[in-house]
Amino acid sequence: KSNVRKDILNAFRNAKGEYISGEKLAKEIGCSRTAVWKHIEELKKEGFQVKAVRKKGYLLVEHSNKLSANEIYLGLETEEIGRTVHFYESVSSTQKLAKEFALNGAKHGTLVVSDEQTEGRGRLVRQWYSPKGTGLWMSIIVRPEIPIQKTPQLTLLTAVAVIQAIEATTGLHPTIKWPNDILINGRKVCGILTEMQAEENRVQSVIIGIGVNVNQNKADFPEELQTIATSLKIEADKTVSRTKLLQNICYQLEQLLNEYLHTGFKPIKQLWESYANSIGKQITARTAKGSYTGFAIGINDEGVLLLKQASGEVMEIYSADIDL
Ligand code: BT5
Repeated sequence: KSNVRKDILNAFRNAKGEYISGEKLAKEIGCSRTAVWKHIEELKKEGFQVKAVRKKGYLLVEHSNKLSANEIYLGLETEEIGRTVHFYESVSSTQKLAKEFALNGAKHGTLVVSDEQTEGRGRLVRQWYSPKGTGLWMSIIVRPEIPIQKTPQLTLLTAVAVIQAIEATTGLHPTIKWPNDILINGRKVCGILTEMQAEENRVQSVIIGIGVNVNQNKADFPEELQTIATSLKIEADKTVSRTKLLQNICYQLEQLLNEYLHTGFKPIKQLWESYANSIGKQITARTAKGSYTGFAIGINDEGVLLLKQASGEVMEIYSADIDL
């Protein structure tokens, strides 16, 4: 049943803002005109604005860029990731909620998403600014069968998935700043936070937190972020659909996760390195122990940055801020 609605939505998308006749819709989808009408009534109940005009047919009015569980679900092309959605208007942190869901047995792929976070978190004790209505604040519960020490690979995998989703949705080409920042024109558009729940040496779940600045204007950012943060709207110079972006992130994540579980980390690592802005360059890594300058040759399988110093010695950088 929901597949018919999905087909109708796709037909609207292909029509690119033009009217489609009921007859054409019925033919494309393979059902009666009455059935088309009924499904459109259902779509309206779900918040889609469909105009019906005699002799012209139906028109899907561009909706208000509002997030909702149904909109997410209806255009989703995945089998697992995002198939169960918990949507909220406002929460403290989707990460916190997702952890609770995971502990209570939520299944692989469960998505927690909120229009606003009042206590969004970054790594350590940093805050993640998550205003209402303009960003994508989401956490995905995954349950891959991998040993604990491999979970950092999922952070790198997620960064690749988000970049590919941003490319597919907006045509923009972001880069990765090691370890987990996604940048456009040198400014942070997305942050990723992965946290693991384990028992003995088994991964119970990994909570992948993703925060993307989507439709903020420059002036919407607090002062301390204005020079370091950006949004997709600022960079693409147009409003971007959060729903579409979210669906693309779920899709890319599922594809990459399947590839990873079948063939291992190597192809993901190659992709990651191709997007990374520091690999193959002279960089300075500021760590807790001091600053080290050298040539960033790549990452290892644990996601550790490999820095070749002038002496020829290769250093492993586990945690640092990078200056290019
Ligand atoms: C991160 O931390 O980049 C991970 C952010 C993860 C956020 C998601 S949203 C959904 C889920 N629920 C949560 O509660 N969290 C996850 P880190 O690398 O530590 O970067 C944090 C730093 O980024 C801050 O100290 C600020 O300097 C900067 N920052 C904060 N909010 C930002 C924003 N909206 N855009 C760009 N930069 C921001």
